[in-house]
This record gives sequence, C-alpha cells and structure tokens, in this order.
Amino acid sequence: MSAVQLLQETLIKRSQQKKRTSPLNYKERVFVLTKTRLTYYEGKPEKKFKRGSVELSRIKCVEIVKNGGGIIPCQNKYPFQVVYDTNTLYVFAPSQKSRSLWVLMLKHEIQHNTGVLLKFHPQFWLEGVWLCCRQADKQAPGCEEYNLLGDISRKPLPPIPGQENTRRPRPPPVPQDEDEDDEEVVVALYDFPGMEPHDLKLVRGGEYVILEKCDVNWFRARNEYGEEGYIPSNYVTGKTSGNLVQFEWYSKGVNRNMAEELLRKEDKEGAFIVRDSSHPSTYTVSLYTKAGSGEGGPMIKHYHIKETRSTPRKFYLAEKHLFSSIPELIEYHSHNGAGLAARLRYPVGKQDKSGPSTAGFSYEMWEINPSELTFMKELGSGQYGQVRLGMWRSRHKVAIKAIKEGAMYEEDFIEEAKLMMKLSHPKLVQLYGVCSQQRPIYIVTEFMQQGCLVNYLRQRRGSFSPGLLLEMCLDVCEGMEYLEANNFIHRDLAARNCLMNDAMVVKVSDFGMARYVLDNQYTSTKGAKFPVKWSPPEVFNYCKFSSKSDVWSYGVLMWEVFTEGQMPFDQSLNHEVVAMVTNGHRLFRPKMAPPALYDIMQLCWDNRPEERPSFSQLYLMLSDVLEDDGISSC
Ligand code: 4IP
Ligand code: ZN
Repeated sequence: MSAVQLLQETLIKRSQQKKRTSPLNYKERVFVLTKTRLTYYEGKPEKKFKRGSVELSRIKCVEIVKNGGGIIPCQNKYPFQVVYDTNTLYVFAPSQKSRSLWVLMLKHEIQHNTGVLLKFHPQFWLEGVWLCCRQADKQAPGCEEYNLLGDISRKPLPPIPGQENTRRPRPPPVPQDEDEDDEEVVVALYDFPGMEPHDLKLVRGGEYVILEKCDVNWFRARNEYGEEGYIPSNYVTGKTSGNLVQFEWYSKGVNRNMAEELLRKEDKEGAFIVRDSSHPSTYTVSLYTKAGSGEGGPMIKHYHIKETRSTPRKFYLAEKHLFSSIPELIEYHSHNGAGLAARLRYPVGKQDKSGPSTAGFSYEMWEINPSELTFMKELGSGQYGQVRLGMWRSRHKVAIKAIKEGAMYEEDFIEEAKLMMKLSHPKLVQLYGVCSQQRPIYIVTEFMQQGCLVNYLRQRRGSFSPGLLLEMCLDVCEGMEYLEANNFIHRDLAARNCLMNDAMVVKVSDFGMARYVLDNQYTSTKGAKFPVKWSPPEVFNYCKFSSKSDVWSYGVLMWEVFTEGQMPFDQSLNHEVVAMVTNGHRLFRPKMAPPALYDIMQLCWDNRPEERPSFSQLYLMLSDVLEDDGISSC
C-alpha cells in the first residue's frame, strides 16, 4: 500500500555524518513527505532509489537554520533542519517559499510528538562545533528556546504591539530575508521592570536594539548603555515612521465607546484621541467640544481620516487640506480647526500606562516559587478547586488556582503548561506559571477583576446595548482566532469560561484544560457535567473535537451574550438537547440580536463541521455587522 504523499520536491541534503569518518557532502535528493515518514531518494521523481528515511514519530525538532551570513556550499540557499534520535538532517530548499512549506508541513505532522525539544540549535553543526553557541559536543543541549508553534523564518513584527484591547488593523508580518543583518530598533511602549537578572529593564519611550528574537514572546535586546537582556516582545514597537503607536495622541485598541468615555472624563475643550476605526486599516479622530453645543451640553464628534485614491496617497479630514502623513495632518489641525468643531488641542491617551500581560514573568520561566506568592481573598471555586487573588513578589496581582487532590491529571498538565504559557494574546487569560513541586499544585494566571462573563451579564441585565454585547463577542472571537491559528483547541468554550477585566476587555480562559479533568461526570459525554448544550453533534456523538467544534460552542456563547446570560436550552435536560439538536432544532434568536447576527450564529451551528466558518471569517463577519447595522460604530 503506498502512503499518500503530502509533499515531494528535489532538494539538497547534507550528509548526516553519522560516523566520525563520514564525508561532508551535499547531494541532490528527491524528498517525499507522507503522514509517517520523510524519505529521500536518488534519481528523478519518476525513477528513484531510496537512500534514507526518517520516521516522523522520532522527530524532535523541525526549524529553519539561521546562517548568520555564512556561505552555503550548494546552490540551494534556504536550509532547514530535522532533528531526530541523535541526528540532525540538514536540507536545503531552493526558495524561501519551498522551505516554509516543508517546515510548516513537517511541524504540523510532528505537533503531537512526545519528544519535541524545548531548546534547539538555530545554526549549523560544522567542523566540530555548534556555530550558534560554540559548544563542541554534538549532543550538547540546545541554546535557544524551540517554539514549534512559532515561525522564526518570517521574523514577524512584535505580534500585537503591546496593547490591551488591540483590535484590527493588525500589521501583517513583514517577510524579510533572514540573512539581512541590519539592526532593528524598537521603542518601548511601557515600562518593564525586569523580573530576573537575565531580563533587561525597559523605560517607556526608550529605544532598544533587538539582538535576537528568541520566540514570538521574548526578545533579547540591548539598551543605550550596552546592557543586554530579555524583554517581552509585546512591550515594544518597531521604530518606523508609519507607526502611530509612538505618538501620544494615538490610542490603539480604543473603540468609539471607550474614546467617548475617556474624553468625557478629561472634559477639556478640544480634547481628542486618534483611534482605530471600525473599518480595517483606517483611523478616526474623536474630538470633544463644548463650543456651540447649546443646551445639549458638550458633544463628541468622530471624524474619519480619509485617504485620496490617487497616488501618492494623501490623508485628510477636510477635503481642502491634504497631507502626506497622519502626523502631519494632526499637527496642522492642532493649530487650525479648518472645518472641525474645534482644533485638536489636548491629546488624550489611555489612562492605563501599565503594560499588558507577558508570556510568563520572564523568558523561560514557568516554575514559580510558591514563597513568592501571597494569598488574598477567595475569588471563587471551579472544577479544580479554589481560586484566590494573590500577589507575586508583592507587586503583581495574579489569580492562583490550588488544584484539589484527585481533580486533575497533574503530570500531563504540567508538561503542557510550558506550551500553554507561550500562548500569549491580549484576548486570552495569560498563564504565568505553575508551582509544581508541591501539593496542591498551583496554577498562576492573569487576574481579571470583573470575574466570569456569564455572571457579569446576569448581574447587569437590561443595561447593555447590542453594540456593547457585540464588542464582547468580538473580543472572544479574537482570542479564539489566535488559538485556531496555533492549532489549539479550547474544548470548553462558553461564557462561564471567559473573564472580564476592569478595562471591560473579555478574555478567553481555561483553554485546553478540559483534557486534564479527572471527573467522569465532566469528561464523559453522558456525564451530568458535560457541556452538551455547547457541543456539536460530532462531539456529543464521537468526542471529535476541533477548531470547528469550538466554532459551534462560540455560536452558543454569542447566544449567551445576547440573552444577557441565559442558560441555553434552559427547559431541557442534556439527553433531550442531544435529541433536539440531532433533529435540527436550534436555539432561538435572542431579542437583542439583529437578524444578521443570528444568521452568523446559525452558520456556527451547521451539522457539518467543515461548513462552519473559521474564527477569522467570523471576525470579519461580525465586524461587518458592527458597521452595517450601525449598532454602535461611527
Ligand atoms: C554519503 O557520502 C552520502 O552523503 C549519504 O547520503 C550519507 O548518508 C552518508 O553519510 C555519506 O557518507 P558518499 O555518497 O560520499 O558515500 P545519501 O544517503 O543521501 O546518499 P545519510 O543519509 O546518513 O546522510 P553517513 O553518515 O550515513 O555515512
Ligand atoms: Zn547552539
């Protein structure tokens, strides 16, 4: 039986030099990837002879090789490595695209391997040393964190430049040639005190040179005094002229409602904010004025920054005054009203200048010393036991879950926690680390002041506008889009598993945790605690979880939000819900949900998982509703 070929291409390989006497040479080979093996052949695709093969289950790392400007002695210039057993196979692809494809496919196939490395060598083993760290033992442990989910070949910009509540437009990752060695300079958006001696302190507004992108969450950087250390990538932003984040008047992630609130609080004539518009990649100026407002009191105007269609493109608020950049436009209108209700006098920033969560407290730090935790009030209790508010090193508020004995597959979870910590996004409740050397073990996460979303909704019934409810759904959608992009399945998405903070940002929590629950009532689809009402047929019938089963749950979550926290299928027992859903019955349209929104919910509840939209499609559809129905936007 011939296995399905996932990829086939003629590439060049370096001899693996398994024996000390093996020659170092580079040979053209036809590489074939199947679900189980990576095999290379001599000859042509039509007539080939097997030379060697690697079983995918033995692979511990697949990654591009950074070459640091060195010479590559064959015609293919894009190397990647496949580490398995005690060997490293270096393969050279003819183009960046080809390499990305091989690396991506291989990574995808090995993602569930047990022996995946935590650290690897980013450069070649050559003439008896690792070029990256100069270690002279071929089996020496890796010198750089290995991130199977990351993609070091694309050198993305800091993914979301450091803001809570970040919404589109997102800068697309900039593909760069990795051999380009010019220095990248960034500006700090927030102070970062540095938690460990190997960290580098950041001062808001300061400039830093990036030395190394260790993974998507942590960089090594140098300050103006030549000091070096690790910094969180979401605390800095690229220092380029088109980047508005460096300006005081620009507030990323502030929406119309938040802008109005901030301006009212400031209560100054000519107070203004430049923010992302609900139309992707465009900006809006929100302006506060008391002038000419008559009996209506002060008013807030929202002006789209428009762009001309012709090139070079120009920006304008009033058609008569065109500028080649947004900063120039702001500068001009700060002196001249020129048709605006007032001139732009006082830039108003977000009040909260403290930074967002980092992926762990420091680079490579997942074990937290319990003596550095202090316990405060009880926040509630969940599936695993008590959750308490606490402080880490007397400075950082955290939530601490003490895991009840016998409630969790602890060993498995601790292993997975290292990976979960790398999942870092403004719309995910950040896992900071674990105390695993004691019983009960503690799980330390970001603290969310307002608690769980479903209670929040229930306690404030009648006070929400549809626009606000949609904003909550969009937050969750963004978090889920990130999980989906990282091939991470939540398995228990519901409003009870989302939390809200003081900035009214909703974040997804407890992702993937369902796998570690030791409780039949919860894990068996027949169990009383199994979330049947949030589950699609393929889950309650065959336990088939996927990002698409998360999408179904997301539809139910939208329904929960738009009913302000009602229980889905309130009158029915689990087994009745199974029968109803199987027969095509679905949740009704909540009164607060416009028909266009209910249509989207129903797309999530398609029987066929492959027909359901992805989270990134959902995000676009929901943003459209926000704009088209004018439920809250400008
Ligand atoms: C061979 O050199 C080839 O490069 C082999 O590659 C390589 O095997 C051998 O390395 C190396 O000695 P010669 O052709 O000069 O004999 P291929 O199998 O593609 O022909 P691997 O597959 O192991 O890289 P050693 O380490 O197996 O000897
Ligand atoms: Zn190394």
